[in-house]
Amino acid sequence: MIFLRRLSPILSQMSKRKLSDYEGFRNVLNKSTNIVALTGAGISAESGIPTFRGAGGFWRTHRSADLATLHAFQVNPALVWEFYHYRRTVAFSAQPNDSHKALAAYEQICKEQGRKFSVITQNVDGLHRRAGSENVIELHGALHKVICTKCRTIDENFDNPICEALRDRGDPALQDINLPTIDKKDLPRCKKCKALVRPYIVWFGENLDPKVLEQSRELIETCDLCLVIGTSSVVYPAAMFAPLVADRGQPVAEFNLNSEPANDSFEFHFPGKCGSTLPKALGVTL
Ligand code: BJW
Ligand code: ZN
Repeated sequence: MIFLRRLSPILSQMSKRKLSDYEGFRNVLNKSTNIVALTGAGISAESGIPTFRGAGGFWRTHRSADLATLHAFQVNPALVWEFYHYRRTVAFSAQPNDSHKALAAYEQICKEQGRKFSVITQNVDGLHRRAGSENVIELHGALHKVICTKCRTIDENFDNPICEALRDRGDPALQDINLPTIDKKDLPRCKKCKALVRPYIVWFGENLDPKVLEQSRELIETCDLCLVIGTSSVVYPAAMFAPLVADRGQPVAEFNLNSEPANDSFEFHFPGKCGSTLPKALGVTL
C-alpha cells in the first residue's frame, strides 16, 4: 500500500511526459510568449567541441574538471593556460551547427511577432552569438575573454595564440613531462597593469557574476516555456533552472542524446542528436 502511494506520483508524472511529441510541443511553442533555451555542451558536440562528462572530458591525462579550478591555476598557471589555448583553438575554428542556427532563426521569428526568446548558455565557446543569437546570457564566461588577476579588468581577446609562449602548445596527444615548462612571465598579461591574466571562465567553486545570475533568475521566473538542450543538468546553479520552471507549472522540453529525461517534471523529451530534433521541433528550415 505504502509502495503504491509512493509510486503513484511517479506514474502520474510519467504519463504526463510526452516523448518525441512534435505536434504537442508545437502547440505549446506557438502559444508561448517568453521562451528560454538553456543550453549545455551537448549542443556544440556536433560542431566538434568535446563535452565535459563522458569520453571527451579529458585533456592529456587530466580531467577537464580538475583543470577548471582556481587551485589548478595557482599551482600551475602554464599548464592551465596550455589547456585553454587548446580549447580556444578548437572553439575558434568550430562552426555553429543546425541547433545553434535553429535557435537564432527562431529568435528572429519571435522578434518579428513581438515574443521574447532568450538563450542562457553554460557554454563558453561563443557559438550562439556566431550563429546570430542576440539575447544570450553566458553563465560560465567565454573563451575569448580574459580577466586580470590583479586589477580585474575584463578584455576580449581573439588572438591565437594569445601569447608567443603558447604557440604550438596544447596538443592533447602529448604528455606534460615531455614539454619544456613555460615561464610565468611569458604567459598572457593585462594590457593595463601587466599582471597575469586568466581565462574569463567560472571555474568550480567560484561564484557566477551576480549580474548574470540576476538576469537568469528573472528569465527563469517569468518564462512560459523552457527548452533544455544538451546538458547533463548536474552543475549548479544552472541545474536548478529548468526544475524551477516546471515547479511553477510551466512546460519544459528537453533535447538530449539520452533516452531518459534529467528530471521527471519535464513535460516533453526529445531523445537523439539535437542537431536533428531541435530544428524539427522549432519548425525552422535552415
Ligand atoms: C547531447 C549531444 C547531442 C551530447 N545532442 N545532447 C549545489 C549542490 C551541489 C553542488 C553545488 C551546488 N552549488 C554549487 C555547487 C558546486 C558546483 C557544482 O555544481 N558541482 C556539481 C558537479 C555537483 N558548482 C559550482 O562550483 C558553481 N559555482 C557556484 O555555484 O558558486 C557558489 C559556490 C561556491 C563554492 C561552493 C559552493 C557554491 C560554478 C560552476 C561553474 C561550472 N564551470 C564549468 C567549467 C568551465 C570550464 C571550461 O569550460 O573551461 O562549466 S563545469 C562544466 O560543466 C562546464 C559546463 O558549462 C558545465 C555543465 O556541463 P554540461 O554543459 O551539462 O556538459 P556535460 O558534458 O555534463 O553534458 C553534456 C550533455 O549533452 C549530456 O547530457 C549528453 O547526453 C548531451 N549530449 N551530445 C543532444 N548531439
Ligand atoms: Zn590588470
